[in-house]
Amino acid sequence: MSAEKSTLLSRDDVAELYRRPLLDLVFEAARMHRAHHDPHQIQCSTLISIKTGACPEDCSYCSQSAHHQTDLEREALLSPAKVVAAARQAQQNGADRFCMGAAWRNIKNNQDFEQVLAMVKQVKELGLETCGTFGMLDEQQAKRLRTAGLDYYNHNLDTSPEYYGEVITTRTYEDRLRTIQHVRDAGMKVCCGGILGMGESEDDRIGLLHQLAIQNPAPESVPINTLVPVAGTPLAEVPPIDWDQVVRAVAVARILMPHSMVRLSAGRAAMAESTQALCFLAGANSIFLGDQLLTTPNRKQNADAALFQRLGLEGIATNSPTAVVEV
Ligand code: SAM
Ligand code: DTB
Ligand code: SF4
Repeated sequence: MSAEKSTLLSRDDVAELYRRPLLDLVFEAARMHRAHHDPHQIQCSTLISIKTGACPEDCSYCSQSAHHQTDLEREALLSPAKVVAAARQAQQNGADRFCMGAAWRNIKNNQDFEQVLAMVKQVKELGLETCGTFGMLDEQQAKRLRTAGLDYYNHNLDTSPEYYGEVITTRTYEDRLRTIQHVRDAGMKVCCGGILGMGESEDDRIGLLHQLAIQNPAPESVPINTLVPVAGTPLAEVPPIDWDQVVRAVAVARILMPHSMVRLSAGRAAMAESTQALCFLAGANSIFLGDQLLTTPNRKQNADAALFQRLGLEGIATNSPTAVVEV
């Protein structure tokens, strides 16, 4: 289904797909994946938290919200030099995209923003793709980021419109959609996805996938996160989501957004390798690489290199001398 057609897509269409027998769904998604992508290639991004904690938003899943008592150490905005050094290291380890995240509600037109623009420019000059996630932004700020060399902007819808208010009260779904439009208008690529396993219903997961797929054009990059439970947050005790739900979400994303990169994002450290393998079969073709996400641990890089080798996937194992040595 093309991006044009997907604007006609109803939520019931998505539900029908989502609830198909699992193996039929995976088979269809794998077919779609192989028609549009090289199924052996996995794109690898690395994350860095450039400003950590003390966030005014109340996202119930997040370690960085000032509304929750977590063990996280706050950290002020990092210097461009520090960020560039980390980017260089990520590049040596096989990442081709470097994503910088800040615990801000929105970008402000101050010295911090100038510093972010400088680091984006310098990371881009290393030859890496750049991605940023700095909270809400306006039209002008989006343009300035684009001019500085930002390729992608990550701004997630997280869940269905109906469940959103259960998870976050300090901003609205419409706020999120407005920022995504500014990103698009400035000529940046959109990275937009959500989180599974926050206590939402299957219908909420369907609602999220519907909202992602009706964007026109579809987001170029679709991160499917599963909740990383963080002690001290309201969602710390939510039971882990069933593995088949993750596979279904990946498969539906792949079928509805055939040209997008579908990223199996946060939560892989707690996910069985067999589940990850099914997700790659169903069309996931991107991961976060490296021992750390923003504030929580990721799967160890040498474990990923071994998994790639086992599954015959390429990305880190072939591009990265470091990763090959570690296998
Ligand atoms: N503050 C910015 C924002 O919210 O857009 C950028 C950083 S924020 C940490 C980026 C995304 O990470 C969130 O939108 C959310 O989808 C995801 N995320 C945050 N904490 C998570 C967790 N504990 N488990 C899974 N995903 C999480
Ligand atoms: C996204 O969808 N996942 C990444 C990225 N966008 C910025 C963030 C995951 C964060 C996981 C929790 C943490 O490490 O703080
Ligand atoms: Fe702040 Fe982003 Fe965490 Fe929400 S997800 S509390 S906006 S850092």
